[in-house]
Amino acid sequence: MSSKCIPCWLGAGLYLLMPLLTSSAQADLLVNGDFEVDPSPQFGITQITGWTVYAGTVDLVREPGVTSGLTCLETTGTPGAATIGQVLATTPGQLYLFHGLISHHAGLGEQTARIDMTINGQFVAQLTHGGVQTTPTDYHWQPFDVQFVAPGATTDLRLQDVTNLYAFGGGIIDALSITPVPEPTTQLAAGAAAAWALRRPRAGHRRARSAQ
Ligand SMILES: [Ca+2]
Repeated sequence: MSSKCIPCWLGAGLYLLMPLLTSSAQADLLVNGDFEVDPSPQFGITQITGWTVYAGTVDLVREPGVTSGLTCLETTGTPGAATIGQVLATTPGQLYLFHGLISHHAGLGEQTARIDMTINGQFVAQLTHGGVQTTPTDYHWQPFDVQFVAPGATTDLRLQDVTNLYAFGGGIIDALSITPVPEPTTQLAAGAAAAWALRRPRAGHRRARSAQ
């Protein structure tokens, strides 16, 4: 291969890697993380597509303040603080990003709603929202990001509303997703492939010289 083909190799290498990197970045493990699948509104329910309600009840709420789709989920339903979750197929040792939006029920005033996140029974993080009065038209959504390492081939994610301030309202969540975080080794592999493509013609020249 002549040196004129170096850009071709580089372009081809990156082209082949891009689908892998892109699919990895976009693979959402959660089912119905945006809570748009079921009819809404529904109050005091214990069944949601994709999710298990282990305790309490939840409300599927459709109000003008919802910014991701049409429906969000109140994790303290009508009534009762809920624990919900999904069992995910994961790669052991893989780093994942749990992303979403959080708000709280207007009945709490400016008090803080709290939702505990656990993985396989182990506490990982507490999601909170407070310090502001929410309304049906302005939920004052706050994004959150929590990273965790998958402990095994299955990951039992649970979210438990522990606000305990108002029987009919606590945390509100929406636009949830869990995606693999590209590891530095993956990014290094892309760089190494590009470097390898650039160096390959010279390696061929070395072999040619050694054969002489
Ligand atoms: Ca939604």
